Amino acid sequence: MNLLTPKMAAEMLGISESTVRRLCDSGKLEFHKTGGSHRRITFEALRDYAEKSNISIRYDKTIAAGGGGRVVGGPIIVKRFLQHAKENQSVELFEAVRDLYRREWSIAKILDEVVGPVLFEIGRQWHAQETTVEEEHRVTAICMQVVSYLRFLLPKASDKKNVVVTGALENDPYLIPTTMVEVSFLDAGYTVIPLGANCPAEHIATTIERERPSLVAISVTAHSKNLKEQLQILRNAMSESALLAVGGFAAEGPNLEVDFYGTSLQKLTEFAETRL
Ligand code: B12
Repeated sequence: MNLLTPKMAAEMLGISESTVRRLCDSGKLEFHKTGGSHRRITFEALRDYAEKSNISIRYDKTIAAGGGGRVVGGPIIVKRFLQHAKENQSVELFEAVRDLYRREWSIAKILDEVVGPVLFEIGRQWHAQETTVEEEHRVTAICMQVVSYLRFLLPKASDKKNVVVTGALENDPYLIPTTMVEVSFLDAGYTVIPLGANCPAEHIATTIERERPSLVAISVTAHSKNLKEQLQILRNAMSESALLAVGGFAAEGPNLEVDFYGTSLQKLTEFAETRL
């Protein structure tokens, strides 16, 4: 359960912190007391109060709201982000991710913990017929905009010499995951050569031979029948010391002979940090 501090609740309701405390003490806003006797409010209680009082919750404030530097994490952020995206409120989302970034969330963390789960959830809803294809497309388009927006928050110059090549193989149309990998590596200071989605292994191999990357990161979101063979084409083009990383929704990890396999962008950039 995500508990909000009075400060967070105040930001979400657009009222002062002392008013929130008063509402708690008068029984109008349900709250819990922590071991240290601090007031904590559940999101559900806050929503009930907002509904009764006809106040709209300012979700954008909460996505980034920190109580003593803490950020409300997990399902609440994802739920709100998804709601904003469904309501076509991309500007609020840009502001929210910018605030998280300013609070020193790495881009990998924002993508792993917010944007990735939002895409996962909208995919689930679509599959379970809880949402329309139109809404799924809209949320996906907005997520792509958010990822592009994060790209432009980054400083221009990179401080590391290592080159990373990113991409998704032929017949894998998914552009967002590979762009997420690209932006995470840029944020970590690498020079990135992005090849985007649906890129035949032979073309990735040509880029590898020309650019001599230290790491090649392949995203696999659509199932591929001959993934191993395609990865071998890349391996053959890579220098002995270069690392091959594979990840994404449909990558069958344990059977792949790669240097790194996973679904976490944070772990991927940490791996690069320790090995390069
Ligand atoms: C958007 C979307 C589409 C769009 C893509 C548009 C585009 N240009 O990108 C379009 C419309 C093309 C599409 C089509 C289809 N889709 Co679709 N789609 C999605 C959706 C909603 C989001 C995909 C996405 O971008 N995910 C983004 C990232 C977050 O996913 P990810 O791969 O896990 O990546 C994360 C990590 O793994 C990591 N990561 C990524 N790369 C790497 C690399 C390395 C090295 C590492 C370490 C980590 C890492 O970073 C990300 C951060 O969290 C997903 C839902 C979902 N669960 O993802 C369905 C989903 C993938 N689609 C699905 C389906 C069924 C289809 C279709 C078959 C539908 C149809 N009947 O036509 C087609 C097939 C397309 C094809 N040729 O394969 C299913 C797949 C089911 C399965 N078991 O394979 C999903 C899961 C939806 C669902 N729940 O059923 N889709």
